[in-house]
Amino acid sequence: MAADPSVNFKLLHRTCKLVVLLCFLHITVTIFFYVRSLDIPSAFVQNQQNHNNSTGTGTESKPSLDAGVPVTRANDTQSKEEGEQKKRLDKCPETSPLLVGPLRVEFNIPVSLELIKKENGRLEPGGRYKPKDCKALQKVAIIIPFRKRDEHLKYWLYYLHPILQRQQLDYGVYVINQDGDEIFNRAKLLNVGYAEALKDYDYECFVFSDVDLIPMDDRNTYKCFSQPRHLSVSMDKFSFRLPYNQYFGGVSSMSKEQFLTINGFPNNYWGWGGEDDDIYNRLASKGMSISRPSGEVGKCRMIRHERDKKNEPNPQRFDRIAHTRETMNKDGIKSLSYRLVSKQTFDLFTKITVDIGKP
Ligand code: UDH
Ligand code: NGS
Repeated sequence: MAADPSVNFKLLHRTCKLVVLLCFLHITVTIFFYVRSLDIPSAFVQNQQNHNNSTGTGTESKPSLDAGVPVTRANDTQSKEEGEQKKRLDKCPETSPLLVGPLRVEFNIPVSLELIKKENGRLEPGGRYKPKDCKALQKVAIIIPFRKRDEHLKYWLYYLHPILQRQQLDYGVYVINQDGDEIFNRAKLLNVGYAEALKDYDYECFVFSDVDLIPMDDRNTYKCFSQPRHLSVSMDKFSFRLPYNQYFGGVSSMSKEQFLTINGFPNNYWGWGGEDDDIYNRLASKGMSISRPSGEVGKCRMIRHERDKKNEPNPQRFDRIAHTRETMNKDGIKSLSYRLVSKQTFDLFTKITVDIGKP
C-alpha cells in the first residue's frame, strides 16, 4: 500500500521543528553559561550595591568598599598571596647549603669588570644582593678602604661577589675612596663607610676588608657574630698563621651594636700601622673577646704589592696605641667629620669619594 504523502510531510515537519527547538535550546544554554563565565554578574552586583548605598537603602553606613567585593576579590587575594609569600619566605639556614669549601685563588688570570658583571647577573645596582629563595640572616655592609688600587679591586669583586652570594647574605659593597693625595687614613675611611652605608639601608653588620685580601674558603662567612670577628686569620704572607694573638688587621666584622660600644674606630691614625691595634684595644677595654674561624677556614691570600705612596709608617702609632683607653671616648664615630665628594652607584659596588682632611 502506498504511503500517504501528507502524513510523511507532517512527520518531517514535526521532526524539523523538534530539531530547531533542540538547536535553540542548545544555543540558549551555551549563551547562558558563556555569560556566566564573564564577570558580568559581579559587576552587576557591584552596581546594585553602589546604587543601594547612594540611595541610602540598607547598607548606607558601610563604606562603599563592600560594594566592590566580588570584583576586587581577585586582586585582593592576589596581593594578599604575594604578601604572604614574602612573609612566608623562610629564614636562610644557619649554614648555607651553597658553600663549596676550599677555593682556588690566584692573581695571574685576566679579569674584567664586564666578565664579573656577566658572572653575577643577579646583582642590583651598587653591588647589592639578597637571596631570592630565603630571608638572609643578616644585612651586611662590606666596607673597603681605598685609593688607587683598581687592579686589586677587580680581583676582590671577581672573587668575593660569588662567595657572598653563596653565603646567602643580604649585602652591599662600599668602596670608600680617599680623595686627594694627602696621607692615607684607613680607620677614618672605615668610619665613613659605616656612616655612609647606613644612609642606604638598615645594615646590622659591617665587614671591614682591605682591598687586597681574598678568602680561600667560602665557609669563612662575611657576617657578624656574638663577639667581634677577625676573619683574615691565616694569611699566606704570614705562612698561614696569626702574626700575634691581638692581631685584628685585614678583614674583620662587627655588629652595629659592637661598633657603637667602642665608639667606632680612631680618626687620627694617619699613615700605615697601629689603627688595627687601637681597634683591638677598644674591644678589649669594653670586655669583648675576638671570635675567629679555624686556621683552615680562615685561610686567605693577599695580592702582593709595594708600599703605597703617602702611606708610610706612622711614627706616632706606638704612642697612640698606648693611650687608646684615654682617647677612645673622644675620638671615634661620634666625632667623625668629613666632606662627601661624590657617591657613585656602579653595577658591582658603590663608590663613596670623601675628603677626610689631613693630620
Ligand atoms: N689602601 C689603599 N690605597 C693606599 C693605601 C692603602 O687602597 O694607597 C687600602 C687598601 O684597601 C689596603 C689597605 O688600605 O689593602 C691596607 O693598606 P696596605 O695594604 O698598605 O697595608 P698592608 O699592611 O701593607 O697590607 C703594607 C705595605 C707592605 C709593603 C711591603 C713591601 N714588600
Ligand atoms: C703590626 C702593626 C699593625 C699591622 C701588623 C701587620 O706591627 O698595624 O703589624 O702588618 N702595628 C703597629 O705597627 C703598631 S703587616 O705585616 O700586615 O704589614 O697590621
